[in-house]
Amino acid sequence: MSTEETPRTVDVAVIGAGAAGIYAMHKMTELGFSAVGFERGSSVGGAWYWNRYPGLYCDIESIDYSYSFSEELQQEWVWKRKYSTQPEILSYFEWVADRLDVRKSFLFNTSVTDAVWSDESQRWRVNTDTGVVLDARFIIGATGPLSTPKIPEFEGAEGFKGEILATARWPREPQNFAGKRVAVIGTGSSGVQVIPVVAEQAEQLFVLQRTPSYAVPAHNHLLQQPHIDEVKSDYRGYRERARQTPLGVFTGSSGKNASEVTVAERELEFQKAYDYGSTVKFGSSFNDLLMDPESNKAAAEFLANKIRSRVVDPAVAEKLIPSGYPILTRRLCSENNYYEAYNRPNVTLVDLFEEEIVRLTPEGIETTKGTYEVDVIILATGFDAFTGALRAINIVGREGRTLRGKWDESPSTYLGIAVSGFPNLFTVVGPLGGAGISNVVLNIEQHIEWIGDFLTTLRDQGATSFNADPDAEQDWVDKVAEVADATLFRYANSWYTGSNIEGKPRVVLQWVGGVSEYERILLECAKENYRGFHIVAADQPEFV
Ligand code: NA7
Repeated sequence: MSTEETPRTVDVAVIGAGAAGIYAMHKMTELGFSAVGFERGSSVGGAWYWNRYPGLYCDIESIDYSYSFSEELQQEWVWKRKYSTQPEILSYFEWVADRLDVRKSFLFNTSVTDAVWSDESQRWRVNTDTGVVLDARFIIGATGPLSTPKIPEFEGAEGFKGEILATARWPREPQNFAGKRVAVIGTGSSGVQVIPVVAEQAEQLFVLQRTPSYAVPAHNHLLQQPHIDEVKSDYRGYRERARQTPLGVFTGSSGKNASEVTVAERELEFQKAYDYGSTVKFGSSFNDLLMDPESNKAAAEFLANKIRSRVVDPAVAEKLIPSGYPILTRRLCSENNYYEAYNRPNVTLVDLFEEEIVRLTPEGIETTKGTYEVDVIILATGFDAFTGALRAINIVGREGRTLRGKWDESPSTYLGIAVSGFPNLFTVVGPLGGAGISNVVLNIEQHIEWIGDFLTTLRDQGATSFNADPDAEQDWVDKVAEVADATLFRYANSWYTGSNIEGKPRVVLQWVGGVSEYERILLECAKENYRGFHIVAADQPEFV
């Protein structure tokens, strides 16, 4: 690889070797573009490389949470469980990377620090923390929507005598909590998954909960061969049906509104999804759960009653029942004996609405009510979603404008995939795109396939760059907001709206109009000669 004096020149720089980066690299190679990738981890896998905490599994079924672009790959790989655990998913992405032979195109243990656009050369200069420099025509930002952990800075943390672990940066060595006093801070998806496992091992576990989550049991199990055979006999058809659904997962839902059916019918649908064990099925059981406040309340009440029936101490149950936000506007969690953990004598729920964390002391966590003495603190405190990873890179676009500065005002993109003023940069599953609530592997495929077609078109036209039109971008920002405003999403404080990060502008950060509609919009843009993009040909160096 080149040094700073002699940057290597390529068509495409791919940032990240997670699910998006692996496919991006394969696609670029397949289409004949030269590409180099950068990955800060030592191997592929992205989120599944970094998040290794015990209890982690994907809340989308394995059969769905996997690439569909290659019939060969999807026929060859055999999923063991309905929901795959982190080691299985990581093995899958490692296997795909090997099968597609993309590892050789990535530089691992390498973080991109800067990327600077030149109008003159119509190229990006990409700098890394290892000194490697790349001169790239295009950048594919495959940095992941949930890859920058939010690690709260508690006063006194440096004096804490025990160990602080973060679910999103879990050590590679197995951790054993036997005989230890542990605190978990955070009760989103990560907390809900790690808590029951730690509860079984630790001498004592304190769960410090601020906002409780709604959760549906996983009822995870080994997949039966007849089911695998049935899916594989027409995997393409299965994927096609998934692509036509709002969340990118076919659930066979009722297709009705909860407001239109009897109470008994409603309860039956909720119960079916609960017994099956799927957050996607539960969330899709009726069409209006995110539109109609009454239907939403019915779904919330159904799960609240489940919590009451599973948690022995009624006072603890009430604290675990969310209030103050509509169900599904924060991620519905998938759980495995989560509520039963609170029936154990060694588990204490600390309600951070009744007492606040003041600081860490050498012995543990001091709150406004006292001190919890612990040996280990596990932070399951979430992510700076969608914008965090690209914001962390000093990306300098036209006229010296930084992406960080632009997104600090408001996270805007054109179609979730490009940013006006930052030519030749793609933001895979970026802000205001179709990822977040839906099947992200499918969202990634939509983006990478669209990018592949776009780059091929540009090459065919002899074009050197594209830039999203600022008005087209603003129209998209408005459209995303308009669609979101018709739902209950705006009431949520979470990573969906950026409000989990202090100072981050509060907007619904994803397209919530459904996977199929999103694909239609992307394809329509392409069909209309990439409407909303200014394309510059080689003999026309200035932007029109
Ligand atoms: P989430 O869903 O953002 O959850 C983070 C949790 O941590 C949430 O309960 C937060 O409460 C809590 N939190 C965050 N900061 C603090 C501080 N300073 N003090 C106390 N509690 C805090 O992140 P996850 O990792 O669980 O899940 C993210 C996604 O990854 C998930 O949705 C899946 O798609 C995969 P708050 O909400 O701020 O009151």
